[in-house]
Amino acid sequence: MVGEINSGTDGLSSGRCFLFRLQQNGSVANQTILSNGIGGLPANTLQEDMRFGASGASLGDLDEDGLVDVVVGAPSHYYDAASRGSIYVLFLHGNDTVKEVSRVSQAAGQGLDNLPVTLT
Ligand SMILES: [Ca+2]
Repeated sequence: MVGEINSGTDGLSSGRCFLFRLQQNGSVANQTILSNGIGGLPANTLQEDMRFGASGASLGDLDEDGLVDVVVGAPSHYYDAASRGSIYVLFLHGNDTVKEVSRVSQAAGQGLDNLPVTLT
């Protein structure tokens, strides 16, 4: 997974994420771009300058459908009175496009210890 935080396919510089599937010899077997309206990510999911793709990790198979899921950080996501950041849990199809999105954010006045997922 590689993020490109100052780019976007929508002209908003919201950021985007590249998912790469590698072959055993390290060459790229498949590439999927995730951005607003691209790769199964619904249009208007991302906002300008939110730095989507600044971090990311595999979660394993979180929803137990046999397919790997990922999490992508957007540390400058503005959704409240301040820029607090969000993480996006992306449940993937077998072709690495997005099946479902779940945004996890800090609720106003609460610490990040209250998030319902733990990243390792
Ligand atoms: Ca899964």
